Amino acid sequence: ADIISTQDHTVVEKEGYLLKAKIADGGKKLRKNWSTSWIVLTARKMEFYKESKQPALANLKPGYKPECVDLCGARIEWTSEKSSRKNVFQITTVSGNEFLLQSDIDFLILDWFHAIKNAIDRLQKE
Ligand code: I3P
Repeated sequence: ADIISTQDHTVVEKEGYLLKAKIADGGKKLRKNWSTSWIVLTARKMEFYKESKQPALANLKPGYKPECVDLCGARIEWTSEKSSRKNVFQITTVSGNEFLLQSDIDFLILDWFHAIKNAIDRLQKE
């Protein structure tokens, strides 16, 4: 990973499945609805896909756009109040979108938390 330039914002830093619930859109509260999402993290953003980001699958759905999360200025924090589930953290974007992410697998959710936090911290130093 060291030989890949951090200037390349398209490099996938991490991807995989997590449980996701969007709980606010532009500051407006949404009804919580957990679903499994394929998440792709790059330097500046996260993309939430409804399923695996394999080209073959994507090709079956012309015009399908993943939900995109701008990490610039975003906040990330663990929360125990916003869900009865364990291992939940929240991402809040500048535009007032709020997402909960969860996994029952401790090391997996920790890896994600640190990868996203690192991306946010790096953006802050730019
Ligand atoms: C919600 C659903 C969520 C639950 C949420 C419920 O009900 O059961 O899974 O969140 O709890 O309101 P509904 O499907 O009828 O909208 P957790 O699984 O994260 O606890 P909440 O209201 O305490 O957020």
